[in-house]
Amino acid sequence: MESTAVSEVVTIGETMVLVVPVEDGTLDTVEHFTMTVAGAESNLAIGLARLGHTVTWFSHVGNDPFGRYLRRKIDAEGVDVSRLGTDPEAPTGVFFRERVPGSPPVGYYYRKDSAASRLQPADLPDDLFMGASIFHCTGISLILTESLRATIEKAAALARERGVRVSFDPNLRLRLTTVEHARAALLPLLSKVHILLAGLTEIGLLLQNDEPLALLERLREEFGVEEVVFKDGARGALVADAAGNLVSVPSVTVGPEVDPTGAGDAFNAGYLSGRLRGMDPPAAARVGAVMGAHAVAHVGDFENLPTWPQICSGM
Ligand code: KDG
Repeated sequence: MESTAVSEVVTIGETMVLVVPVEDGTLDTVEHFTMTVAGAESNLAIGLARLGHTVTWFSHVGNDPFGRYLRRKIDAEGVDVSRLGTDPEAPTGVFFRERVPGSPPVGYYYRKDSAASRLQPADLPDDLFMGASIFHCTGISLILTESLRATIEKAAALARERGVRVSFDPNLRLRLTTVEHARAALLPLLSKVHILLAGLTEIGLLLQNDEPLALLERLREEFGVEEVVFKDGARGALVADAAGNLVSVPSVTVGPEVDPTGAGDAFNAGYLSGRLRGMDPPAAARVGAVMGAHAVAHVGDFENLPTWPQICSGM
């Protein structure tokens, strides 16, 4: 039976089974592994669910144990997976990540021809955006395959038609693409985006400018982006206020940094939660900064993200 669940936020993108070694070291030397979940969009969905929002994650998984595992784990996090489809002819993507002390984590993708990468515009459920306030997507989907890119473009167009705000994180993955390909694939979507949540370095690379005010002006004038946040890691974030100035929001520390992966997705969840609660962009970015701080203080992308009451007691 078709679900009629209504969510405040809808997100679409590939989620993979993440296999991580139990011990530190390169993948050719470690022997024991554990399994979890990785995907920028489902990380955001889980972060928002922890903060008390209703959120739907749409994608395809394979008809395999990994697909069943992802459906069960993400459902158990309180994310609506009722629209998640199964592609009987393609596998679920798999991702290995190695941890070597003193080096940034390195990922190895096994996602070519995966179920999610074969998504097509016709796979979008008709009622996907019913009742939603925000549609969030990332540049990862735009660079994986032509059909997934077309699916996201159609989803963004449908969302706009239905009055749903489109939120976008370029999430430039240079292990998956080149800057030139990313520019060609990502920049056309910007004119459909209301809320841009971008790493300062990556948007600088994409738009070939490293001056934040010049980037803001171009994003507003050429692409019509209404809300702009530049994330800059430990240096915090720059957030455009109503007057068109960039306000600096410092990063937050909740413990020593052990794993930076997922910090951007956690920030995005906090920012969108703040905006859904009626906060102005700088205040929402402060929620984002707290979420990002929790992500980097723990191993894993989302496992230790806080709930809304925990955020309020620490802010
Ligand atoms: O944002 C964290 C992601 O990088 C990770 O979970 C995997 O979505 C992912 C990707 O495609 O790199």
